[in-house]
Amino acid sequence: MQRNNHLDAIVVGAGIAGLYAIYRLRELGLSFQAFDAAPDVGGTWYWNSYPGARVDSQSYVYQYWFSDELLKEWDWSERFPSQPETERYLNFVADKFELRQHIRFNTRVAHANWDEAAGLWTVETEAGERYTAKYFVSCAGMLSAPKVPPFPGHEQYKGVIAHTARWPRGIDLKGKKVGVVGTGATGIQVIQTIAGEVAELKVFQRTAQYAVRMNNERYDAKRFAEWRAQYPRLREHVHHTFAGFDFDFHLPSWHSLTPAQRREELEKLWTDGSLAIWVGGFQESLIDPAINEEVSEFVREKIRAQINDPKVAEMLVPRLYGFGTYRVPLENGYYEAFNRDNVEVIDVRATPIERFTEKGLVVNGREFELDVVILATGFDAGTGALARMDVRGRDGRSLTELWSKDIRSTLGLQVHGFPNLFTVAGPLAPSTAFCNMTTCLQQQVDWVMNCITWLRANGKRAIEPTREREDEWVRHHDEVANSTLLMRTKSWYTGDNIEGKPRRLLSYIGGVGNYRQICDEAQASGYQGFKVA
Ligand code: NA7
Repeated sequence: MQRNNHLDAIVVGAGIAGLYAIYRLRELGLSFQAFDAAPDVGGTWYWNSYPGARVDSQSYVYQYWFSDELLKEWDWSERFPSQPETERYLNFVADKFELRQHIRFNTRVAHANWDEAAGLWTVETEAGERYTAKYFVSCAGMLSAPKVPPFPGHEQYKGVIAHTARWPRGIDLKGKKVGVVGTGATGIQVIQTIAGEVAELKVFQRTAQYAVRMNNERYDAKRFAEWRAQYPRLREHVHHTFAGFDFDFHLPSWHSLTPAQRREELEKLWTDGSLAIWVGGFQESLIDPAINEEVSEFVREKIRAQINDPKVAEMLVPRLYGFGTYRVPLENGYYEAFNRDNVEVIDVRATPIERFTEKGLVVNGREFELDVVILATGFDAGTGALARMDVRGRDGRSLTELWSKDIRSTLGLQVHGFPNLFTVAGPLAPSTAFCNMTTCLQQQVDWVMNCITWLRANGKRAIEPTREREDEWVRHHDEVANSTLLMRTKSWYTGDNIEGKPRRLLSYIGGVGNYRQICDEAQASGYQGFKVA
């Protein structure tokens, strides 16, 4: 087949956002090409196939809404689906809508340059193939650039090193001595899943987490039909809640309740076993330190109750930050795993991991012999995927350089100086961390497609935010961020997990509903604050 290298649009990524962007671009009748570094569709759900990987959003809101037929045909089997089921779903979507033909797999985009005179992006793959396109739509993901800690000596280690975000499919951990570095949402899922099958499990923990017991439920066709009956409501409702879920902050003010009433509400949220206790409970808990401490203590109590050995409990109970100021993981047997004889937690905060040896890892002079070291060490979030590409805008300015000094964007969708670059799941939007991802990704892709449609209808070639509009968005974003307790905690939310990364809350925390309204207003105003040429 003859390849067309002169296109209307280029899409990077074939995950949730990328697949939807492809669907929409085809619907608009544009010429385009999508690329993905992976051999297949799925994005996050392709790469993160580690044991126990699972969605922390309810299945009935973690899906596409664009096709009634799709909604009729796909039944979720659980309230919180596993990675294999989620990956199957994305494959089902790709097949049903014949999206694969538009994607070049195993292809990484290495460079993208804006040519101001031609009004085109020149995009080059790692293999050196060149394309030009009017619009560069990045759907490269907010958690897709893995962070690998620089432990020296890894080249002499004789065992297997596996990062959860590049999981080697088919690896067998049964009966092995396994080490897990990292106890974020990912490490927790791995640890609780493999504890019963490995010979020994060493958990290298730097920061203890407030993991909430997941209340999962299996759905049969009859039970799922009850959810399907709610689709018309859900499809509308998720766009107006704080975090893109079915639930929202709904409780009366903390101070208007008695301690017993507060406790009762917290118990209800705990029993619900979802992220509602975080982004659907007491909003004040993210703002008021005293309230946050009470909620934190409630969760600590729940954690302590699950661990037999008080010394181990003290290591696993979080104290360094407040509940909800870092991504709240859901767990299913995580704390109980530490009641097993084959599981040990090692504190690597006071005494960090020193190095790899031929046999394993060394901490505080002690060598841990390990057949497999699992790195659940997270991501260069929000900016990493794009910053690792060489994206150059007007006058050759580098996005990598810009974001290495100051992480900026306008609505998380565009960046001043980079015309016709659309950054779906880019920094400073709720989709970076504060959203049920499918809600925000679909909303952002729709915004981009509406923008492209508008440009074409109005005979315009290029759009980019003005410097002033961007300053205004960054200021507003920071104001909201600084009014919360999130800025007090060091985590990937603020870029603190990556050395030298400028500090800023990566995700807009003004609420998904508000954000959507701001985005809609920008379009309704004919893109005021944007330079259109
Ligand atoms: P996270 O939440 O960034 O967790 C990474 C974990 O790895 C965390 O416990 C880190 O400890 C730990 N880590 C990172 N570097 C080191 C070193 N050098 N030594 C010891 N421990 C280290 O990533 P996840 O993949 O768990 O979750 C990311 C998101 O994916 C999650 O929030 C969901 O939205 C899905 P630290 O906390 O920095 O002390």
